[in-house]
Amino acid sequence: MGEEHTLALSCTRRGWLVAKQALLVAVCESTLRAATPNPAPGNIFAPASTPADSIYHLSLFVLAVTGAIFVVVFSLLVYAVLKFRRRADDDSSEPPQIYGSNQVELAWTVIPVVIVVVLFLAAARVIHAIEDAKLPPGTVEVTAIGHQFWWAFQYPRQGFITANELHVPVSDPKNPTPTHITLMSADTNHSFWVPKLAGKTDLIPNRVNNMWIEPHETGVYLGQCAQYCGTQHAKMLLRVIVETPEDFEKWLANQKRPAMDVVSVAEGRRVFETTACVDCHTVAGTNARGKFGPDLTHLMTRATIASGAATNTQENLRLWIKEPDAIKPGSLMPAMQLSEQEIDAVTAYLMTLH
Ligand code: HEC
Ligand SMILES: [Cu+2]
Repeated sequence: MGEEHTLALSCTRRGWLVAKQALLVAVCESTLRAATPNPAPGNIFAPASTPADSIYHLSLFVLAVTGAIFVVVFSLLVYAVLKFRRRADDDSSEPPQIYGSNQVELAWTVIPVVIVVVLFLAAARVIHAIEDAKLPPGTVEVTAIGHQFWWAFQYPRQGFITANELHVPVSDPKNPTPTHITLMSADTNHSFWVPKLAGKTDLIPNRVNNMWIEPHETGVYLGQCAQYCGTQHAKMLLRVIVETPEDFEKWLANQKRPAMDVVSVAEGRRVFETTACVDCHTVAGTNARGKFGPDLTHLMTRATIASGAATNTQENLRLWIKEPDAIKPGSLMPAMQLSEQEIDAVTAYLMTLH
């Protein structure tokens, strides 16, 4: 990923400058290692994409206006409470009773109305700018389909489908390459939310929604299904991998290829192809054409399995096949009751799907 490359570059440069201080190089290396498994968390106050940026600036404006109202109202309240508190020398007579004042009532009607109108117009402007944006010809098209409890990402122009980890190119303002996402659902309501990239948009059965992102920096952006969709809603995570155009093209080229056929794992492939796995999963180039679960053609290009619920290691894959509920209780993949040897073989087969 680009970010790591630049980090690596500045690390080596700094390392050379103080060539004798091997220590520094070691420190640099550990920073680099730490940077890899620690992707940018979902922070709405650190936007890295055009729609998220507009929303962030609007939220600062709304916060400033409502913050000013809070300060004025609270100051007046504190002033009134202190100034007109009960004192020892109070006589018990009633204060003068006043009814009505046109000026005051006009002021506290008109000023709030003006504030609400200003907030409305500011929000309407941002909504219009995002919803009705004209996307340039270089726009990448992706269709995201929400499933209980994972994401399918279809690249209609390239003709392949992947799962859970969305790859998009970084957008250069001089030659913008935003990504347009068509949102659909296979079952119930979901919501696509990657806070650093854009606002939330729901995925609703029998309805097509749209959104777009335009990331300015490479990196991994985390998100989450933001609409309760069932038991494992909390483990329906999103990872958006924003790459340099070159890395993105390489990734596309690999995803378009059918699955690798490695002779040494023929036994695992046989088990996979003769078990119900093929009714739910697709592995391009084999008889597995199921659509109920994630496409596994390039499973090993993903860093996580089960929609971010576990890292994609041999150990976790094995555990997942043996007992999906151990990782994601209530997930819609059944434990297939394979023997230990069959599980080992299938795991070895899946590990070759790069
Ligand atoms: C009834 C349909 C069904 C069958 C049969 C099935 N799976 Fe799955 N599988 C799923 C679903 C659904 C998911 C997604 C679960 C989730 O993330 O919530 C999944 C997820 C996976 C994943 C993780 C993929 C990813 O990228 O997250 C792997 C690996 C996997 N299955 C392998 C297998 C193997 C191997 C078999 C056969 C032994 C098998 N599956 C049988 C439905 C099925
Ligand atoms: Cu969901």
